[in-house]
Amino acid sequence: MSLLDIHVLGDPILRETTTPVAAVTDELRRLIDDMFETMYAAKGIGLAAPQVGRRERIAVIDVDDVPLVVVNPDIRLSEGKVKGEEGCLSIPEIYGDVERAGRVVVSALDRDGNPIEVEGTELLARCLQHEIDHLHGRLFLDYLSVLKRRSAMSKWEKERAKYPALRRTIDPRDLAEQHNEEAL
Ligand code: K1U
Ligand code: ZN
Repeated sequence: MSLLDIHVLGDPILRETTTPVAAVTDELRRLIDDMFETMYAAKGIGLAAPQVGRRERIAVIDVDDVPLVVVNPDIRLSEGKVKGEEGCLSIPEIYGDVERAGRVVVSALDRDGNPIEVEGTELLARCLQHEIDHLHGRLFLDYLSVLKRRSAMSKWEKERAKYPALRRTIDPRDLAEQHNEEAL
């Protein structure tokens, strides 16, 4: 498995829509494994393909130690409205409150190409919506008020200087540290 670079805000791929996956091949299963490894090393709870420079409609999620792959996800039902704080691995150090549905039901394919239905509430519902947004070129910043967005963008202009190539390289020692912490 390999750690992938995470593309950060400013890279046009984060604003593109993705292409539905026709078949889950071994090559895509390797991409999924690499996405999980990258998400864990970056200490995230989700990661979508455009964040690692890919245009396939795929996202990985792990909320409460339950790994979940969604290929071609589609929100079938959403209900309730809950405000909560979000961050994004592609916009490090920037956070904002976003109103999202409190419960969603999502249809998708799993890593073997079998149809699945996932019900999410609380953080899982939020994460599913955040990742599915990535697959349509949307970012949590898009939901902020004009003033909050402006403030987030001015903070980001300073942070962005750390990523001149618009790529974030994840330190593999972060993954080793997490494994050591879990072993203690
Ligand atoms: O897609 C991403 O950028 C990953 C993002 C997903 C996400 C975070 C918060 C709410 C909804 C979706 C992250 O994982 S950023 C890391 C983070 O903010 C976080 C980590 C652990 C628990 C809660 C939030
Ligand atoms: Zn994100």
